[in-house]
Amino acid sequence: MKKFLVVFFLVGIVLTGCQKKGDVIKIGVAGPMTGDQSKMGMDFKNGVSLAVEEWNSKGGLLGKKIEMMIGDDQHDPKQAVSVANKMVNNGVAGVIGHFNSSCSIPASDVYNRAGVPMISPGSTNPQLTEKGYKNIFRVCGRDDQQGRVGADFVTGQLKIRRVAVIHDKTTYGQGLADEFRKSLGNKAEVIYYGGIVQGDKDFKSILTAVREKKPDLIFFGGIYPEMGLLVRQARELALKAPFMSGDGSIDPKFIEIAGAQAAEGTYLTFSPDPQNIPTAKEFIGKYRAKYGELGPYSIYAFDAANIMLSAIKEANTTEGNTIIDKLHSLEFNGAIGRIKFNEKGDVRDAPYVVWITKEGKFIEYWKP
Ligand code: ABU
Repeated sequence: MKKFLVVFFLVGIVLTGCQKKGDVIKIGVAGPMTGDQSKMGMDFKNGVSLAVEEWNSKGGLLGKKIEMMIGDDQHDPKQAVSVANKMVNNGVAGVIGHFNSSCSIPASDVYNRAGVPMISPGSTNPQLTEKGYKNIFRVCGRDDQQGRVGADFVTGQLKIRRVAVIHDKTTYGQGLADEFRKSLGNKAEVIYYGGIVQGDKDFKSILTAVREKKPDLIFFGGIYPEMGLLVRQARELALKAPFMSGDGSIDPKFIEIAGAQAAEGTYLTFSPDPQNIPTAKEFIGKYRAKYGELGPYSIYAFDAANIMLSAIKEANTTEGNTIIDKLHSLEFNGAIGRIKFNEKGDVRDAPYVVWITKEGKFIEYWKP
């Protein structure tokens, strides 16, 4: 009897092990999970977690439990390629990520070769979807759209004519700065154009050079850690011109680093406030209850995950190309509204607006 029980127990372990392996569908979540941009990576992880928990509580997907595989690219392109290879080797059915365009673009080569669908919640550089890869999608807008809205606001609304443009020399930061500059056309003069190095902490020499030029506005293409320091140090140098930046800076961490007083009156381009979108209410309530205040891309990560999981469900398989075809034909009602991809993998509607920082908060300010 004792011998029989031991054999029964061992067989049970083996079967449970087999069952576990074949019984899950893996979804990758990739972004900067550690380091100075980890807030964005964690927002992705939290948004996708909520979606996965909802699906699992309703029985999972294709009769299987959904499991998340988290990849930390530390906003480093080489690390992103390594994460992408790990995701592919681990058999993920799809990837939600990455955040930085400088990571999403090289990682997309890996996912493309493997036929794995990828949806980025926040990579906005146009090049991501200009390679002609059928498996690459994003639920956010693009920097050519964002840069145009920023420039229209500066020249049309603020009537500003002398602009300094600074960028962080990354695919996203420089790309957005260049799109903004291009869209200014001859309506404003770019009296300073230059780059900083991501990770540097002291920007006083570049800001002193900018101050000499007496700009009416300073545009920064980059992410919130550097944006926060630039704004704080500009005020310390009595450089009073307002700052403007893009979606990479619209995070409470920017205000925390700059200080509310220095950040006051900063303009930022981003999509409209989800708090005014009726379909976003349920998500916002659940997210706040579990993780606290949502970050700019939490809701985009949630929608990206739901779209990916819906496509797998409709495809009725985890085979990459079938899911990719479904993603191209799907029309999805997400928390942020209706999402439909065009033939490039971009969203058909990307309504950028201008926000302003007031008393330590971001407020939607101007709609084109
Ligand atoms: N779009 C905000 C920053 C992420 C990126 O595109 O690099």
